[in-house]
Amino acid sequence: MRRPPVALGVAVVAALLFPVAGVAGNGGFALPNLSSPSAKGISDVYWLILAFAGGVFFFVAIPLAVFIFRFRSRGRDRLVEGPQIRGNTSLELAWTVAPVLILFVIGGFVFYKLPGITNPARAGDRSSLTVDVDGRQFYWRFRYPNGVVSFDTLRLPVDRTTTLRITAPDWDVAHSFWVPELAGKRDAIPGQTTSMDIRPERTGSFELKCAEFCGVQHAAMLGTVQVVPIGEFAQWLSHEGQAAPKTVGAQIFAGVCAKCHGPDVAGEIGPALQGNPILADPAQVRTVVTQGTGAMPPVGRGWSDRELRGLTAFLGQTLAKQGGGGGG
Ligand code: HEC
Ligand SMILES: [Cu+2]
Repeated sequence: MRRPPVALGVAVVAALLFPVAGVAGNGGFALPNLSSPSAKGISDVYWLILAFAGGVFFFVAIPLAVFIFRFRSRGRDRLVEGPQIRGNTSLELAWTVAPVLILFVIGGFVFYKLPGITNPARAGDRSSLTVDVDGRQFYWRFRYPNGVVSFDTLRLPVDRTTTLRITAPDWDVAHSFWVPELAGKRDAIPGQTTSMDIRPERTGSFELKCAEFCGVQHAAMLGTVQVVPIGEFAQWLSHEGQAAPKTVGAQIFAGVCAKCHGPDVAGEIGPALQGNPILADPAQVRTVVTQGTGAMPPVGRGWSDRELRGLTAFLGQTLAKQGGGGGG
């Protein structure tokens, strides 16, 4: 009556080939577009571990499939017992020693690679820049040495080492700073500061995400790292220092308020703000934003006067007006 082999065999072979096809076609298995020494080091470690994991998988899965087929019952009575085997010294030694060796190789390789991952600076290359990174519900706030602040977009010079000092305020929750193409993850822990060096090797735009589930709008906590030539970076930094308050406010609104107040999510998380009389009164906006209200967290606590002035200027000129203006 039993005829499992053909269908079962095809299924087993397909299952075994699936990961191979995935790796070959980069079906989400390989790390994206590596653009820094740290990311390359992480990728090397990843491939080594994947190779061992793949080897172990096949080492278990192939004999399993073969045994299921070879030692199937073939219509024998269910109560017939197979041969009773007890102990096999060399086999037992092998399955103890082999995993120890594998772990030893992986551990050794990780420690060999670690310095290049955590300290990507080249010899003689000082850290040229320090940026303070603040993880908040639900935005990233970047502060540059000259006082420039940006929201959700971090600008970095190419081929320089930048030190990121990553933290979250102690009234906020934990977030995790992650730019897969440039570096590993680093937690933004409330009340603590951790630091990470990044050294991008090519210009371009790289995805930044929060890798720690941090609340209702966690999925909107996305950003970009824009890597630009050093000259362009310096120019941007000094230009941004002179930006008009309204421009700063527009960026704050898009990066912070819009995540809860819409337009696309208006009503779901926070009320639509268009025409709300509070927006016309800078003092009230400051209170709401720095202290929170009801279900709204104090998203702007700790912001500088320049940021708060920018926000109120922007709101006063756009959303405060009933009907018109809008967005900006
Ligand atoms: C994390 C989500 C979230 C963010 C971010 C957020 N808000 Fe709110 N906001 C809310 C919620 C929720 C309410 C309703 C509070 C309640 O009454 O429980 C609210 C209420 C308000 C109100 C009061 C409305 C009223 O009529 O009482 C104002 C004004 C406001 N937000 C402005 C802002 C501004 C400006 C920003 C950006 C700096 C912002 N909010 C960012 C969630 C948010
Ligand atoms: Cu987050």
